[in-house]
Amino acid sequence: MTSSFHGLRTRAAGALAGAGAAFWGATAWAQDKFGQPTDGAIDLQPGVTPLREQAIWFHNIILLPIITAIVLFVLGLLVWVMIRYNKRANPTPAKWSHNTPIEIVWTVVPVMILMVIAVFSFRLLFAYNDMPKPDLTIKATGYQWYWGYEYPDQKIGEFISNVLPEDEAKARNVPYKLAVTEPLYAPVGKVVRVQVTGADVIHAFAVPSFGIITDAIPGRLNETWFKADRIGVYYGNCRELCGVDHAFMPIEVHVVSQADFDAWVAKKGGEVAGAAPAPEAAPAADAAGEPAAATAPAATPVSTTPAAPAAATPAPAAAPGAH
Ligand SMILES: [Cu+2]
Repeated sequence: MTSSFHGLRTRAAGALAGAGAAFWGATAWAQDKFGQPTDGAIDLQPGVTPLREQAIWFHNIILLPIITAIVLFVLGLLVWVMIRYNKRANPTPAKWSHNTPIEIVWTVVPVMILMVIAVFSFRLLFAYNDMPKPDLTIKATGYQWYWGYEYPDQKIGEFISNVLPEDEAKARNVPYKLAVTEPLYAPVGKVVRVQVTGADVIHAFAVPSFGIITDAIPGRLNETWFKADRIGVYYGNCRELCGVDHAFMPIEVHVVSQADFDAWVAKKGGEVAGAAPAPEAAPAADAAGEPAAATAPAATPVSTTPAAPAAATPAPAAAPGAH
């Protein structure tokens, strides 16, 4: 179902773009990007988690038709009144002012509409709330103005994730203000619990294609979760106005295979779950065409010798450079 919305959405975007432009071929049929915004597209970013798909379904199948029907109905009433009951068409207006059946109808019908919305709305809310047993936990802490991440299960201490500078983003062909110096990694198809807190002011952890947004509040530990069904890179932002560099604390999540995730954990000096601490990390073999070699030096200021055992590479708590 998502894919059909998806098609509809790109077609609508294409139609709009095409109407505006003289040349159809050049602009129409923009292909939606996963995990980041698409130029010229409308509607919601496509999702890669069950929650996001349910949220999109709720929006497209429940809310949008109801909203559209109400708008058209009210517009129709207005037009009817303007044409049929204006001074010229109806010179002597009726004198009555109450109509009990109509008053009952315009009270009961909206209540029923709200009840229909509530049923689906609560179902979605419960789905968000009912986290399955998590396979791993990530702790995300919002700072002014960067994120700190921690993998307690893997014994990876907090590391800092800054916005990737513009020239570097350009050089790597990744989106500026979405790409970061130290992305999050998560295994595909696994339930990931994200614990979210703030260290100074309120931030919010949001990744649209996962359908999650959770406030990062100092002194409080909030929780959300995702289960990404698709390998890829997904971007998000801080979603609470938190100061001058609010727009410069993006979130980048790499959803990878379990093997790639284990390799990343080993590279970060963590413990791979269910196995003895990895004796030899093979981080260079990062699948999905990830420029691992290009990411590693920027992320870890100290270049590790290839022969060094993983345990000798502590999680680099890189200083937040720009702050
Ligand atoms: Cu923030």
